[in-house]
Amino acid sequence: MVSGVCSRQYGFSLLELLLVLVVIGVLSLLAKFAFSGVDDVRQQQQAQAEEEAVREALRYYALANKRLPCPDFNADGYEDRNSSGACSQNGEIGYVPYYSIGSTPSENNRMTYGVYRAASPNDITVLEERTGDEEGAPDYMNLGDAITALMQIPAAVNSSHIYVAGVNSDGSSNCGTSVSTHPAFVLIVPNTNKDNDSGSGLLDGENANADNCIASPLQSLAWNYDDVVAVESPNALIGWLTEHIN
Ligand SMILES: [Ca+2]
Ligand SMILES: [Ca+2]
Ligand SMILES: [Ca+2]
Ligand SMILES: [Ca+2]
Repeated sequence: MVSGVCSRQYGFSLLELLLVLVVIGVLSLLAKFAFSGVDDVRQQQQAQAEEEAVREALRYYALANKRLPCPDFNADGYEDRNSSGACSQNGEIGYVPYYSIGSTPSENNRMTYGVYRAASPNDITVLEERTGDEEGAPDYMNLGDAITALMQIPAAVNSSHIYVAGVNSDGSSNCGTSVSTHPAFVLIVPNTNKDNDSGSGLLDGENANADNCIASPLQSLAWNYDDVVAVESPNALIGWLTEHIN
């Protein structure tokens, strides 16, 4: 009788032990996921802060130089221009030219910079007279000429220039022309290679392929996507420059 009670109690404690082990296992798994979620959010917030600093540096660069910098195509931190003052390559996407804009590269997480470059004479990366002023006139190659170039960026998307995707209801990016738009410039912090593909590096999703469509800044963080996109619209840049003239 007594030994029967004992063995029953012994059986219960084994079951309890198993239950406790299962609970500990579940809790530690939950803690692991919660912790990685917090890390992801912190990483996203840090990327956004870095992008805001670079966005501001690019605005002041445009204010001082009456043009936007060319992309840094060779990852040395400087914009790549030839001796005639044009970008050394035809592309619109490269790295942020950190040193050219008075900033410092984030070596392990180098930011992508895309700039909308219309054909001459409206290429915003070139300092050019666009409003018919004679050399020596007050408005010759001034900020008004930069703003004139920005105003030429069309609302309708042309896939031969960089454009920013819209976002689907499920949080994915949509490169369809009805929901996408041309930016003056875009910034992308790649963070990690979330989709674990080979070849395209740390950039994920729409940012990893070679076309001109950039992922929406509203695209959801997911198991296969952790890039952080910041978009400067032509109107936002025109507004900022207009406010800061003089
Ligand atoms: Ca360079
Ligand atoms: Ca002018
Ligand atoms: Ca990434
Ligand atoms: Ca793309």
